[in-house]
Amino acid sequence: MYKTTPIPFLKHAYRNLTVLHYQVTKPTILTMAPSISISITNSNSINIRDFVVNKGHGVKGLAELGLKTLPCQYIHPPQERFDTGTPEAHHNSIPLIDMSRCNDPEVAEAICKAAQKWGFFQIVNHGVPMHVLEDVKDATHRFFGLSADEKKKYSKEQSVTNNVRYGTSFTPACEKALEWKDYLSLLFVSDDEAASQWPPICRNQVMEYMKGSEIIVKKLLEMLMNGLNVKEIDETKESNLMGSKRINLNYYPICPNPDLTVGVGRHSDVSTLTILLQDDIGGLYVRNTETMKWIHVPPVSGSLVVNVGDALQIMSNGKYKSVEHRVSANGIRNRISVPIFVNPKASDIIGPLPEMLQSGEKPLYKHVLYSDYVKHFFRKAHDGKATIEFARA
Ligand SMILES: O=C(O)CCC(=O)C(=O)O
Repeated sequence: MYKTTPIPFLKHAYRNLTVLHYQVTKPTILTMAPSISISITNSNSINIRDFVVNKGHGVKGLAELGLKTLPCQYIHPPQERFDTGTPEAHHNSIPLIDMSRCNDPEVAEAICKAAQKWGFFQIVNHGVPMHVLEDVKDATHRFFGLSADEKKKYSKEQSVTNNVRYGTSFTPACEKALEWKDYLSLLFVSDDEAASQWPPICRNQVMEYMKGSEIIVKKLLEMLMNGLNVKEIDETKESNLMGSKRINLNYYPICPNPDLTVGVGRHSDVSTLTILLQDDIGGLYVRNTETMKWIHVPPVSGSLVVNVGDALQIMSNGKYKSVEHRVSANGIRNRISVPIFVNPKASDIIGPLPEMLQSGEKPLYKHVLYSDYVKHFFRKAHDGKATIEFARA
């Protein structure tokens, strides 16, 4: 019934795709032009993975073929899919905090409260100029607009440094179902390395955004430390809180069946703090830890979304919450986001800060080498809040 015939024109024009012509059990149809379509077998998992992961086309390349239905490799189990039909009332979303009065104790209190209750908040008037935010969004679109061959120069196989990595999904080798997202991940090591190794098409804009957010990151961490009665940020603490930075450019292309898959699966970040710039499309959901419901984070023009990561939950001995979040796929528009992960240094040992235990509190977490913690996170598929168990006392 589902006959597959190699199509000479396609073979010629899209040589990489010839691997996708196979016998079909239940078809996914790729429409490449109104009158031309090819069939992909649902059992042909290796070749979809090959096209997207190994050949460097990413999920963007797959989406641009004009898929009518989602390949089975992206179908997530029903309990992981999004029920966007019943979002929580808008007024119940995460706090929106105006940083223009950032020396006002009320602002500091709002931030510490949000970090305890929600683990997430949005900030406006944060001091990062609007043009810097717009430029980094444009730069993200430019990078993902490059050809697969150009982007592949930054893949695990070809990148000249481990600190620059173009990829897709989260950890394809460990995932039963892939995530509908491509990314470029840039670990900041030095200005020199960034200038010579980051992709020229976006590096200046990414650097400006990273540098432009340094003041607000410091301010937020000072406020949060003050809320824990940590009065002095010495060298060790400074390294634990913000010893390294990773910046990701995320691209979520239009998805043929957004309700069957995820953009990013449930996880919490391994950072101290994450500062996220999202565009106007939406799709980020945060777990309300009291009701366990998923709350949408509405895009607010000019805002940055801030969230507590596992490292800060550990250092605060559980006072600040690193909360599960996830991203839906979108059937109508391509979405981008740009998180900056503010992290401890890889060689740092992190654990509850002494100030958290000085009244005899029990440590909830043991001391761990941060690079071990991060390795543990990347060894598995996204699994909600499971990573932090690695540091459980
Ligand atoms: O794209 C987003 O809104 C969130 C991305 C995210 O959770 C991540 O990159 O870890």
